Amino acid sequence: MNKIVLITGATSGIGLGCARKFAENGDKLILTGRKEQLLEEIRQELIAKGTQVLTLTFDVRDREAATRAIDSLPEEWSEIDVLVNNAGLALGLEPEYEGSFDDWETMIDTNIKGLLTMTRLIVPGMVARDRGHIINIGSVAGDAAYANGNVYCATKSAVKTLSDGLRIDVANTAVRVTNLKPGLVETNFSNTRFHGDTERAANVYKGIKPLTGDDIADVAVYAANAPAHVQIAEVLILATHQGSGSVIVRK
Ligand code: NDP
Ligand code: 8X3
Repeated sequence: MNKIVLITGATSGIGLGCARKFAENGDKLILTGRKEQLLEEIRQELIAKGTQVLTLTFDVRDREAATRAIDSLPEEWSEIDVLVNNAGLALGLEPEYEGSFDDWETMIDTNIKGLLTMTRLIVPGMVARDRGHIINIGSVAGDAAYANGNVYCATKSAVKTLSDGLRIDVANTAVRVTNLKPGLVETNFSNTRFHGDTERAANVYKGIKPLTGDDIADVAVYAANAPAHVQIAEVLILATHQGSGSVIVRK
């Protein structure tokens, strides 16, 4: 059955990979992000391939804008089957006692509160329909802290805990919850983390073949299409030469 899939942060990296892979799977897409023009270009790319796409432009940190956007959905788009809570970021890589207050606030507001806002807005409909799937993009960083990762790691730990909590809270329904925990994925992530220092960002992926957004999207599509009685609760996805959040073997 064609599903309606809403993806946050669909303009880049893992979110864009999910948009393309769910489109290939024959699903209808609600793509959300902050960059209206980019969303429109992606919409055009996908409708040219026969996918039905609707875009919504808002910042997940802005609860009122998110509410307005979801409330504005036409009737035929309102029954969301899959929510991919992907929008997120890391800012900075320094000791906890030297971190930036502003960076901390942005990460917490986006990775935790933004994810919660989308969950709060969309999951009640899933529960009422007794159908749906929430796919949260957590991280290996949520399993254990790594050097200088402190607040980012904590936000992804929160994503794990919130995924676990939600899974318990909807266990009396057919709604499923998946926490995907990628390791090193080459996207715009490190450019953002290092505030546009592209050389430092490129070094993160030197000497190792990293994952791509498509690799993570493949797992998301698999989880969303598992038989109804199968709940893929959590998946850790690492590059082959990555042993853990902090062990990366470069050749
Ligand atoms: P990208 O920077 O390539 O993509 C992030 C996406 O999130 C962009 O579309 C970005 O939009 C969007 N976004 C960021 N902040 C907001 C916001 N406030 N409101 C709406 N959209 C927002 O990075 P990734 O694809 O790598 O990151 C996607 C997710 O994957 C994140 O949650 C990240 O923590 C997680 N992750 C990434 C890993 C990696 O190694 N890359 C590994 C593990 C997890 P905009 O361009 O407007 O900023
Ligand atoms: C993103 C991957 O290892 O840089 O969550 O934290 S990592």
